[in-house]
Amino acid sequence: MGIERIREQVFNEEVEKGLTDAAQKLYGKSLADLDDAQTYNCVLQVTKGLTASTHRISGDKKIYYISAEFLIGKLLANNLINLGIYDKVKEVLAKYGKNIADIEDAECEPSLGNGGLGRLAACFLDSIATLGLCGDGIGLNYHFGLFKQVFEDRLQKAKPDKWLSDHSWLHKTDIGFDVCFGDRKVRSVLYDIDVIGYENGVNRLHLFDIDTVDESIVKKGISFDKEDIEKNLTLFLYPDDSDEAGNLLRIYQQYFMVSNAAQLILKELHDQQIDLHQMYKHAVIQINDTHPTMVIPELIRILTEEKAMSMDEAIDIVSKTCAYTNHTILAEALEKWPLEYLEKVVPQLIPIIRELDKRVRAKYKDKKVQIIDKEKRVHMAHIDIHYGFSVNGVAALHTEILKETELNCFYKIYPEKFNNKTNGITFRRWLMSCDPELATLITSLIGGSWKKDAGKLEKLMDFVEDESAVAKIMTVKNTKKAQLCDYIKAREGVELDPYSIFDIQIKRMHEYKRQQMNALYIIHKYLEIKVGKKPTRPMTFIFGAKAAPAYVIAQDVIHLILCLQEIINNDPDVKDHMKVVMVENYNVTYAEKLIPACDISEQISLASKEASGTGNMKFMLNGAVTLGTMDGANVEIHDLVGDDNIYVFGKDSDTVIDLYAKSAYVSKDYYKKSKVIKEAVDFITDKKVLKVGHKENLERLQKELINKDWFMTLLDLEEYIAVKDKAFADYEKRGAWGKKMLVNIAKAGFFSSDRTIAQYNEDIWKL
Ligand code: 26Q
Repeated sequence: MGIERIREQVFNEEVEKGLTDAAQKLYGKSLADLDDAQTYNCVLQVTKGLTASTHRISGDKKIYYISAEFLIGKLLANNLINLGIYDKVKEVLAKYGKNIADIEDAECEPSLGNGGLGRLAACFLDSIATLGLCGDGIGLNYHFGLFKQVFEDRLQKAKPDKWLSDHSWLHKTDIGFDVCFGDRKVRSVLYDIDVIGYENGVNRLHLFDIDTVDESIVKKGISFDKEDIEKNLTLFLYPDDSDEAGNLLRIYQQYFMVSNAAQLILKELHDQQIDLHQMYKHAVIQINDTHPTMVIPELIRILTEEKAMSMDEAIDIVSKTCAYTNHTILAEALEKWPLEYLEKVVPQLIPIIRELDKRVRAKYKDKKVQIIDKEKRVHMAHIDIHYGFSVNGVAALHTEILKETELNCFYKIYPEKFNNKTNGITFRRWLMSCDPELATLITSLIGGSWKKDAGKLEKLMDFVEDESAVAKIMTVKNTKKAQLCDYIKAREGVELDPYSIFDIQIKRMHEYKRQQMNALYIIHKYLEIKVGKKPTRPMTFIFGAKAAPAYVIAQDVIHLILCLQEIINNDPDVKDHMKVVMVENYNVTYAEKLIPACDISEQISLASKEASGTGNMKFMLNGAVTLGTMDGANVEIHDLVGDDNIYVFGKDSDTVIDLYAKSAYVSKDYYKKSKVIKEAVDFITDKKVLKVGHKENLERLQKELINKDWFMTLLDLEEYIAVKDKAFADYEKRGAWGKKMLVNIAKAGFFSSDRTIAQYNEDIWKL
């Protein structure tokens, strides 16, 4: 027996013994007699033990990634893969009659994020550890993450999602800090989650909490007393950026996060006996959007008030330590806190913020770059740009728009601070874990080097003319579609046809992402079928999206889609030609099932509005072909795959920016001018729809589209229909379509978050 084989056997025995011991210790039973949830708890315990014996990543300089959101998803499969023991654990479990997939299902998903920004933070932690860089995440331990979405009467209802249980990946530490607010003082407790690099060491995700949080204060839905800070501070993740009442609480949360972060960082520097004047040589802080911006004045406050530093020195050192990432150009999403709110919650920061503002005013006349504006609102991004050393956008186009328009006045002052870091995704979760069939096929074709060097996927291009390789990729897709059909049947009760084309749009519900445009296409197709124009192959339209509870129009779009689902799936003339399903409670776990099964990836935001998108990258990596606008990272996808392997439509960002500048878009003109548009929009309040839906929601949405349509749905609708029809027709040229799939996978290497993180390190962090 070879040494490798012996080692493997020893390891299997070790895992087996660990699991059987845990079964005895936790439940007094043998492993074979445990249910899935109990088995999960045993695997969790054994995995945590193995992680504890994996080396901690260390280094002379450390990156602290502060973020209000870490949308980490379930961790079991990911951790087993990164520890290199997934197959072994699977084997041992099988021996005891367990299917590892069922055990994975038993884990609760921690939904500690809203969407892209939170998921990006999670992918980044994976890549930081995988590259062996010393770096920790810092955030909050929300007791209820993002709300759980349920559909009642074809409307979204929000319910609390209790993900925390006695058995979880959290380790309670004995670290805690005092955090002072204007009206009270609280004591924090730190919980850690190990972040395991792929075949590398371990970093940590630090999540702060307080002991006094009271889950029982949650009343109907997700409502609770917003004033009772001791009881609600880390109770919920904020589901929206449009809820007025929660703004103060959001500031409490943000300050709680950054005060703890600042104290933790200073403690770690102190433990290493580092002179704080040298702080920037040993620590770098990445500020994930403006949510953690108060870390800048907070650090300056501590250095000047408690560490006897001069204001000049403190500002200089903090500015050399902090770097800012911008994730949006939507003006309404840029945080501007009324000074009065900050005075109430964090009066100790006010003198610092005023001082920072004073220095800006002394230097620059342009009112647009001030920190405190004339309405006494504090522009958080302005603090980051003046008092950080780096400002980055998240895709090439986004960074250009920041430089040329949104942040142009800052770019003129600090051109050297601006840089682009196109987003990425971890291939461990978004290929190896969610589509092991495809990962295995790729490895059989080009070897396994792509797992550590994603650029190697390009070697797949050697197979572009190889019909049998292309056929195998298409076979994997069919397998994943069949698996998804089973999953959706079990969860949603909707029967899908795996032979149909799967067209998928999954992302937060927002007008700028234009799910409503997709819905109008579906109406258009429905009307065509009703007059006898049947598609060659059945079409399946899948949506997944949560809407911020206070975002009325987003709720209305969900309602429309659910009404269409009801009408179309039950119409005997239509149901064999098309199906619509909006899955309930779309989350990371659901994404992992949907993405590998997708044929056409919908990335149809109004050009200039989607900073990057990361779902677009996940779909491409799993062999879907993008149907998209020239927005965010779609532009880079197009550059990589070329015209033949993506479907592009719609007005470009220059045109759109110009239309806004001149207020020249009038949706009603488009509505009146085009028969196709008018018919589709009119159908929203057709008696068939009103029969299953609510008049109020449907009329409001229709009026919005005709009279306002701020995100220009009707502008691109006709071209969208034409290009989408073309994509559906091309799908029938099966061999050619298979090649498109292969090219997309082969060119996806650029979107590995390992590449993104290597660039952050090279240009910004310099670890
Ligand atoms: C702000 C103030 C008050 C309450 C909430 C918020 C808030 C919360 C979340 C503002 C923004 C967010 C999330 C933004 C986000 O997810 N942006 C996405 O970031 C991705 C990663 O860079 C990009 O790919 C997406 O294009 C971008 O929309």
